[in-house]
Amino acid sequence: MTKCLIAGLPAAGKSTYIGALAYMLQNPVNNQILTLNENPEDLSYLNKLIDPWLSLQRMERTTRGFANNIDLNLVRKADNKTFSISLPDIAGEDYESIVRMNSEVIASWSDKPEAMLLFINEWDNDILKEQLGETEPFDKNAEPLTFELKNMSAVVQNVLMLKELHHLFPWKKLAIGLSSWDKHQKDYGSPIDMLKTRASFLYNFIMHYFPNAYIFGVSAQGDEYVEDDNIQNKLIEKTENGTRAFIVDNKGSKSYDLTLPLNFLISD
Ligand SMILES: Nc1nc2c(ncn2[C@@H]2O[C@H](COP(=O)(O)OP(=O)(O)OP(=O)(O)O)[C@@H](O)[C@H]2O)c(=O)[nH]1
Ligand SMILES: [Mg+2]
Repeated sequence: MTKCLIAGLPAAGKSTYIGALAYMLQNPVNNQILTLNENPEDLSYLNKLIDPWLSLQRMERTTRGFANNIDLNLVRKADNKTFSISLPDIAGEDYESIVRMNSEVIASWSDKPEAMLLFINEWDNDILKEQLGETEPFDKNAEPLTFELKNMSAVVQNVLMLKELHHLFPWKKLAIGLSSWDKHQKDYGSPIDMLKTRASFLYNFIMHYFPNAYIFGVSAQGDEYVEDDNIQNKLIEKTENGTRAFIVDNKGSKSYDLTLPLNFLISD
């Protein structure tokens, strides 16, 4: 059974992707690479994620200290190869505490994953946010600021988290999804282009240590949720046509098949 860990800082888009994926598995689109081989024994957690996705509501925050484990039996139509994948949906704060090296939930996880699916949804440019205050004159008598994790940029947190996760679970395959691609697609030709431009430090780290990582853009919602009947109706129509959530690959080509990154992770 292939085990896949879904990682990401708080609000990285983990639950939204699982919700959209769960809907797709129950309502496959044309030429979808992976489909359900059999229905999961317990559909209740999946339905809890599908319902808000269908009604265009943001997901509830995942509860801390608790892994909602989702086991899926999938089949690849092309060669009839079957896979069982276990995707835990763990709260972002538990990953954040990995950076502090005290995440009990993840470190105690006995099911070692062979594959890692990391989501990134936050981009900031300050290496250390504590450098803020640059507009104020420097006060040499002021108390030095206490260093806190939240002062560190998301890019640096992602690098530390990847290092620590790889140390805990030396996975074979890594896929990195840049979430909310609907918001970024107009500014960048491809997800790699965005990673290079917005987070060159993270990009260099990934290229050096994980040069075979599959980097993709993902819009699990299909668009930003806004209180506008026109936009909402469009999203509902797209849901019905199977053209709502989408993935954009390294070359910038678009697909409505959210199983693409999973197929990469479970392929030899
Ligand atoms: N525009 C846009 N926003 C998105 C998309 N996916 C997620 N978001 C937003 O990102 C935020 C976090 O999404 P979640 O899926 O709850 O993130 P999470 O990683 O499960 O967060 P935790 O459970 O707190 O760890 C929400 O406000 C979503 O509305 C997307 O495809 N497009
Ligand atoms: Mg969540």
